[in-house]
Amino acid sequence: MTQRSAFITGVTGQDGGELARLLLGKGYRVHGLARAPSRFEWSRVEGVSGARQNLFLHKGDMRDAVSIARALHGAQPDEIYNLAAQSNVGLSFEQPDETFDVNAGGTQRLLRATRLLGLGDRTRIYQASSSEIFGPSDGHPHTEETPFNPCSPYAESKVHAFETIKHYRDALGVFACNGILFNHEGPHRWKGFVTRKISIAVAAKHLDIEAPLTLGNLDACRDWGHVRDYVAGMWAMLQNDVPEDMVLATGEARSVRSFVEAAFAYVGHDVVWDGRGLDEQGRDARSGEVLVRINPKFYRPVDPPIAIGDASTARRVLGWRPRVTFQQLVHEMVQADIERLRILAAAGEAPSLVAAVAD
Ligand code: NDP
Ligand code: GDR
Repeated sequence: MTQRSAFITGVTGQDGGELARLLLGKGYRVHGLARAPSRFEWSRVEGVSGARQNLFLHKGDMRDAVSIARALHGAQPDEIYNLAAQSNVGLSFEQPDETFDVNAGGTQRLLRATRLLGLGDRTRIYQASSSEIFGPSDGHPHTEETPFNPCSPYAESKVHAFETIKHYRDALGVFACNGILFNHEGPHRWKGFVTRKISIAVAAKHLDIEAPLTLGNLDACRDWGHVRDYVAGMWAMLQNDVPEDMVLATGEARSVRSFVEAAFAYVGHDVVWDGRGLDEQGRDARSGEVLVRINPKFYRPVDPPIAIGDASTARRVLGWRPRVTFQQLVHEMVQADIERLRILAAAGEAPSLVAAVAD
């Protein structure tokens, strides 16, 4: 049997590394597009047999059509996973043009290149869409039928990319689908996302490293799953008989506040809350020490109060369901940061990781 081949944009990101690991484990040849291939962490695919021989990194940028086409031409993939994005919702309010150019423009460039290279007939395409396209829509949980109501430049860019995929599927007959994924996290989550900020700060507290935790909207509720389950769902969507847009979610939403409580509980601290609004603080129930403060800079101009998804289509059609529980996710993330910080602290480098969460 010939070896299957996949092309992943955004291979240096959280999902890209996890997906590369999954596909290499299935025997694929994997081609990754990266702005800086040297930034790929090979530890993400450690222990997978043949990873070094079967993973190829191509330098390219989603804002540059030629670099995408060159990499695609070299890869000749059976499957494309378009994961590259300016994925930070908060930052998209400050950098809307770059966000649109990478997320919406980049998707168009990728699809045009696929067609120009004559890959449209044989290559299946997965697009990383997002629950953010629903915005603060009424009616929960969100399904594939929920109307879009984007409320950030990031969400707008993802709606545009969603429509591009639909156009290539419906008008041009390409096997292309949108995975509408709700938040998924893990130990390789970028440090600016709220779950990782929390896991780093909690790990630091556990190791007596100075790391104040300052957050924004504690009451935002998100449907948090584990990245491992979600990349399995991406792959399953491209093995389906027909291209179909699908929601992947756990069906349970929890607040940022609950994430903080679960993370501190893992290292033996009960958090109690006092004060209101910007003056609210989370304290250690026993010692009274302040563990969490609020900083208005982490609030967004608009923030959907809750995101919760219904993945029954994926369950029915693909047999997909999330396996990792919320508690397991929180514990895995905190434990991973404890182990990382121990190593960094021994080398005198812990402050660099801890400082990163304050940005
Ligand atoms: P990350 O932010 O961890 O990764 C984003 C990737 O995109 C990085 O590899 C980054 O490369 C790359 N990238 C950014 N700009 C460019 C560019 N101009 N050219 C080429 N590559 C670029 O995101 P995730 O892995 O968490 O998410 C993957 C995708 O899924 C994204 O599209 C995101 O919007 C979407 N998504 C994620 C969800 C989640 O909860 N994780 C939920 C729903 C959707 P570099 O290393 O150079 O910065
Ligand atoms: P999100 O993830 O915007 O959902 O986007 P993020 O972790 O940034 O925010 C989740 C919620 O937490 C609130 N929040 C904070 N967020 C950050 N980053 N920092 C804080 O200090 C803080 N305090 C409270 C936010 O306001 C928000 O309500 C992620 C990304 O992966 C997107 O690319 C993806 O599309 C969506 O998930 C689904």
